[in-house]
Amino acid sequence: MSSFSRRDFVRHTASATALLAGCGGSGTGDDTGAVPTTGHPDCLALLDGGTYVGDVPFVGEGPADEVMMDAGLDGRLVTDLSKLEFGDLCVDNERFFVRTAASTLLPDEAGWEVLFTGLVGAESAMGIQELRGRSGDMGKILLECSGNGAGRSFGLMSVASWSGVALTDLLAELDVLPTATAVLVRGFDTYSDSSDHSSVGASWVLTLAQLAETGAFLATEMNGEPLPLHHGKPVRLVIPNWYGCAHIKWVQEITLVDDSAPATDHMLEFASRTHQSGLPALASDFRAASQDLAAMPIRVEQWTDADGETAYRVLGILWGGQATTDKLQIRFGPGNGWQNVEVCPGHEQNLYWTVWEHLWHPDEGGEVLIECRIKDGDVSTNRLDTGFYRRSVAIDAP
Ligand SMILES: Nc1nc2c(c(=O)[nH]1)N[C@H]1C(S)=C(S)[C@@H](COP(=O)(O)O)O[C@H]1N2
Ligand SMILES: [Mo]
Repeated sequence: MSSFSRRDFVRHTASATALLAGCGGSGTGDDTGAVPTTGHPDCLALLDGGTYVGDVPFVGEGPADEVMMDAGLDGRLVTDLSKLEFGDLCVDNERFFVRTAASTLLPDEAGWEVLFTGLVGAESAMGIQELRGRSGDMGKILLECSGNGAGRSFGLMSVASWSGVALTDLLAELDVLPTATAVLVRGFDTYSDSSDHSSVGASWVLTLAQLAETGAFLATEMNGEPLPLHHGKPVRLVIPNWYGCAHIKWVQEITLVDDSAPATDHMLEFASRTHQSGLPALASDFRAASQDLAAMPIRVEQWTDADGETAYRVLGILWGGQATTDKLQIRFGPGNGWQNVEVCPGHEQNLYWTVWEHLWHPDEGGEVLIECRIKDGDVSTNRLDTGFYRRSVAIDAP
């Protein structure tokens, strides 16, 4: 047994424990900077007996340093996706990306209530304690900011395990008028400073049908802890498989509306990024802000394999969409052919990422564009197909 495979065994054992423990509390993320694993325990160890040389950075991308930059409306924290390992499905709360930090004017959570108003027989409010008491496990769900991109190393994307209450369950207890077709979800949005980059006020309109289809819920816990300040403390909306912009934080009011409700400023701000056609005036003319299936590399490791040859281990993720696939392909440079990626142990769900790996033996050095594609019947991969998730590395000649 080589020293690498022995270390792998230790790491795999640790990962398996983390998986069993779910994504609760802190410390589910592996220590980083350690010698990487050589594969999922259920899969072939691609580089068994090899020597890890180092990671090859992606070129032309902005930082993903996991520290809060700026504050309030401009507050951003970018997750470093290159730290992901097999078995690490959740990102710790401290490392989970932030798009818009909490306002300094945010009220204390003690008297927090969510008001249900609009097209209901009688207005009603639910206090945070009652919401917490009714919260149940909602599983692991990925959030991606629709404004994610290379400028932030694609790190406006993370997975957490959530607890909350389904909105359809809460609405079922209200006297919702038959004219109501949708809900307008509004979060606390008073800031002391303005922003040059983001408009103030986040609210989103979803139809009652979309609530039921997606299982949208009011979340009160993230990775086994009460919702952290910058992630919507004490309550936020989570809509499985929709872009993050619709996941309203610091929720205070849910208004039952009909099809005449106008699109909110926040919806208009994110219209192009959620792939709307133009700027629809009515919320009911917005298409679902759902995410298509997509994939990208997240880490390229240089190794010397057991035969002394240079080899690269490419780690990546597959996420979004409505259907699972076994048709992921990768290409290293436009002049080369597409290769099948064996996603191991398989792509089994669409609610959070699946980590994959691929072994690469380049013929020549230089800057190489890495692209993924999924050609699987009528599975929609619009954003992936525009080249949105392409990344490049510069490698030495073999
Ligand atoms: N109240 C409020 N909710 C909000 C926002 C906001 O600016 N204000 N930003 C949205 C956007 S654009 C994204 S991508 C997600 C990010 O959630 P996170 O910061 O917890 O990762 O929150 C959404 N919810
Ligand atoms: Mo976003």
